[in-house]
Amino acid sequence: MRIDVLSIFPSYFDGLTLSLLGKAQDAGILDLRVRDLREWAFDRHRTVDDTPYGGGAGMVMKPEPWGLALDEIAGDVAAGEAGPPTIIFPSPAGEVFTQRTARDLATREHLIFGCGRYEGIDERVFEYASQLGEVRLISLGDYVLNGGEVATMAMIEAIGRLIPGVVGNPESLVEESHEDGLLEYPSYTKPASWRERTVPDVLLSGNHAAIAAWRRDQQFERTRRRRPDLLPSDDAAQS
Ligand code: 6GU
Repeated sequence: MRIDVLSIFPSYFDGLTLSLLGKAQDAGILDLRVRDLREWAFDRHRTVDDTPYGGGAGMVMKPEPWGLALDEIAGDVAAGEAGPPTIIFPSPAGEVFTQRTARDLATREHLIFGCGRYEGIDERVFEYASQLGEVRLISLGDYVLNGGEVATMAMIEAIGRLIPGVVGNPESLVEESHEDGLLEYPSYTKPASWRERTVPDVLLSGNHAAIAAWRRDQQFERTRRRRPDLLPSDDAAQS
């Protein structure tokens, strides 16, 4: 998979060279390219923002650098054999990112993340980008970050680990929170007794059927207590 990131703070993404995603890049499974949007700003100050038409607080990102950057990156690809990219703009005004979104995006050949500041990007950029690929505005949840960078990192990590070969043991992907719509069961390791707290007996029993049943039960119990909205019977989840 190829992932391009456009940001005015490219060094945010240095952390993505660590750990599993770093290894995936070394192995050629993931081709991650982070570019500074200012590369496509050509005035003396490399300006990427300006005051909003109609007035109001904050600044809006100018369309020109975005247009040139997207032309170059999508053009790059037009030269190869990959299909049109999926262009993601992290935004608190977007659809909410879930494990389902991650699974969907992990099947794409080419993702482009456009990191804006939260006051926003000139609306015409989204319209223009939709001529180059599928545009998705995606939010991490109902709170506000200063810009799209941290949200993009979270999404790249969630998507990247679903690319075949990135996580060493694919079985570990199946048992995680949200993969089956439930929270994951509690885990324990040695010692069996620690500071007067013991590991549940069933886990030491060697009875695999009983262990599986206990874990399933714990998943439901935790989900009911912490995240009832995830359960199909919850009315709030249907709205
Ligand atoms: Cl994707 N961007 C920003 N700026 N704030 C957010 C967000 C995204 N998701 C939640 N808050």
